[in-house]
Amino acid sequence: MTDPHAPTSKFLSYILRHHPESIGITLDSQGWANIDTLLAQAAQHNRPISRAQLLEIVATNPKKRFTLSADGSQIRAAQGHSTAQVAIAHNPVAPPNTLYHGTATRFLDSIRSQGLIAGSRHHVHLSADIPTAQKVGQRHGKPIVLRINAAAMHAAGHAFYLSDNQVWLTDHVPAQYISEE
Ligand code: HQG
Repeated sequence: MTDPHAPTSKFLSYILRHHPESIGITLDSQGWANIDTLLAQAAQHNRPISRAQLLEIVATNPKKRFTLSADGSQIRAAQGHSTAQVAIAHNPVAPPNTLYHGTATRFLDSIRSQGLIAGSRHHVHLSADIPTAQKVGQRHGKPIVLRINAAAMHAAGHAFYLSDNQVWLTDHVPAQYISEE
């Protein structure tokens, strides 16, 4: 079923991950935007969003893409940022032994030579299970799921982080830790 909030949710991702300046707001280094300011500036830029709709999106977004601050005055995207305003200080966490990365077959040659790189995002995104990775890969074309030896990477000193919405993040996955599922 289509999510009726999808267009507004996409707009919020655009603002809170990539281009806060497009409606004249700034994010702090942890990605937080003041909700009053965000709603006022969105309205000024002909994208009115009610507070009720924003709160409903936070609560019902299928991937829990947005997080509210403890006092409810601020909102941030859980992951996926590209804006240089944000560098979320995630706590490093020990990963499960195996993580997965869904991608498209057309990227394989490049991934085999360079490993997984973050590209425009701040991190490489990894999934805890194969079905999730499959869905991520489908967004790009003919999907393939790669198996990541996270235990060996962690033992070699690579840091892993878990976003607010349980996406595993790391800076780079060298090719030697990747196998085809
Ligand atoms: C690929 C969605 C060539 C990588 C999802 C991917 C996720 C390479 C693409 C989140 C490469 C980047 C992130 C290399 C990596 N050569 N291609 N060396 N290294 N790639 O969308 O991981 O809906 O930036 O395999 O559910 O697909 O945004 O990353 O195919 O959690 O909330 O480069 O985005 O969540 O694509 O997805 P993306 P992703 P949201």
